[in-house]
Amino acid sequence: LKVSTLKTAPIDGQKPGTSGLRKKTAVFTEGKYLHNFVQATFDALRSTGADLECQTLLIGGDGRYYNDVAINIITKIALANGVRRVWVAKDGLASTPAVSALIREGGPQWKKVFGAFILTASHNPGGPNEDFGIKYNCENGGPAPEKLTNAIYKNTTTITSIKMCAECPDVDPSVLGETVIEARDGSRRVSVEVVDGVAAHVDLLRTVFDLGAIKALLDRPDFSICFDAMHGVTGPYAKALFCDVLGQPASCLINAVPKDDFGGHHADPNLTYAVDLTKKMGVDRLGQPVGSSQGVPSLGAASDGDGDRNMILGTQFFVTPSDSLAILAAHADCIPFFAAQGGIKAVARSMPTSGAVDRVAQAKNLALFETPTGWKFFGNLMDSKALFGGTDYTPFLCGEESFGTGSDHVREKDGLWAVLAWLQILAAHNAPGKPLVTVESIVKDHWATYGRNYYCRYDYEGVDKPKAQAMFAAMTSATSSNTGRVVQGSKIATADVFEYLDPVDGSISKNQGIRFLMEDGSRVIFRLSGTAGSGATVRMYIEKYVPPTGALHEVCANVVGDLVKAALELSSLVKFTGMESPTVIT
Ligand code: VG1
Ligand code: CO
Repeated sequence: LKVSTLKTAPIDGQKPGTSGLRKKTAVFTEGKYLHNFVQATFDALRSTGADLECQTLLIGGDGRYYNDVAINIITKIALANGVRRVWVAKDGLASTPAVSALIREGGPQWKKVFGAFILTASHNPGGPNEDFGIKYNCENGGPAPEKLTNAIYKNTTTITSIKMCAECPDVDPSVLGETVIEARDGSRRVSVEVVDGVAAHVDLLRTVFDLGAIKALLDRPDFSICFDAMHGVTGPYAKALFCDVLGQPASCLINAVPKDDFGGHHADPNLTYAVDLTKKMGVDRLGQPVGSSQGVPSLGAASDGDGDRNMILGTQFFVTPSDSLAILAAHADCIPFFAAQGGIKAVARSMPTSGAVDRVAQAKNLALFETPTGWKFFGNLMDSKALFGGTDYTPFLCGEESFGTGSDHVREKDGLWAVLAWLQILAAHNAPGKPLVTVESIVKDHWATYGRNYYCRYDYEGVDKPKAQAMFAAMTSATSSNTGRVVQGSKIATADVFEYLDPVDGSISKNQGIRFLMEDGSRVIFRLSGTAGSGATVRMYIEKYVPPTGALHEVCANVVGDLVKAALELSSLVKFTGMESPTVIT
């Protein structure tokens, strides 16, 4: 176990964003870019007191180009930094929620996992000319909090050397099992073990759901599903779950073979990119029905490159992620994991996510949290016992408008969990021998009870960064003068910059988006994306609430038309960015 010390120098721009560090692949493969970031992470971990010497580090990724090479580099840096044991996911493939599950499952004492590197840029395209990414998760299974990512970043600005067991043999991730490496003088013994990420996640999901009831639903002659893995990491998970455990035919899966470039597509489960699925489910880019409903599956779902996002569709019917969260909250008692704990007690959503779930929280007397964008903020809430004055953790549900939903069974959003949650709710609504209660009817019943939050998001990708920053600066300085203004028929009750005080650790996150809260409850929100590999992405979120007595079945674009105009006026987006229209609408 010869440890070499490699000389290096700081590299600019290694600050992790909403979910890790994401850049063009060519940036990561250049010189010591990856090495620097990994060493900076170990240096930061050492200062937090992580027990590298006695515990396990996990490494896995979404299978994108450079995954395998990066795993070997990280392994060698980890061993040189004193890590006792490295777990590598089989074939290098571990979905983000599976990593979270594996960390939490860990084991006693020396088998405990102190953290993980996840090699992913999520839904960003992969390949030599596309994006690569790396993210560190902590021992609770969740993304590193800002305190740690800031410390990592700081280290990247002063780093001078990297420790690496450069001569260690590469591990073959296709073979399960442990390789023990002993120092020549017998002073140290480390091991690298290839572990099965699929089994760990599927086993956990078995404990969360009643898979027997779900199987009975799937086996109904009038029910069928289609799951689109978009050539991301979820294919093997979906096969194990839907085919091996739930006995469904392989034909219910599409794009289920992981590819290092996701087949050349955006592995992003939305109406723009999940085209194979939307075609099968008979909906267009706006979620409106096209063609006939003949032969269309009852439930369609897709997940992203790293398996933490989900899109849910019924027969010729699109469920918005914000509605999905609200509906899961309303029916959470159908899910055994929650029911066994006396039902959910709390829900959380990111600020731009629609307020649909707020109405459920109010009706059911659940604690409600509004956090900045990014899953790391939910973890703190879930891990707190004190927050709820209890002695145990609180059953929790959270979600984001960006096709992310999950619960406290792990500390990441979980695409397959969301699909099973919907199936469990459908199973609970469908007594054998009765006509099928559909996804669409569950959503429409929900609107009839709580009203509907019409919602859409416009993304402007590839904007020149200084131009985007100038637009935000102008909006920020105009917040007080905008309050009280009437724009396109909407009166602005509050215009502000969202700031979050974490109720658990008291930390403050500033500058989390610009909000225009209208007097009638509508909202217009602007954020700069924290996941863009290059350039800037501007996100514009539009929401209009219609009560149960109002028009609940309109085309969303028609209902929010005036608010979109107001948003463009308030931001002068076209003038600042030169973009006449958005790149993606979700
Ligand atoms: C986006 C989404 C955010 C999500 C994040 C990571 O961040 O808006 O809701 O948590 O991606 O998702 P941003 O900063 O670009 O808006 V994923 O699937 O990358 O793990
Ligand atoms: Co993702």
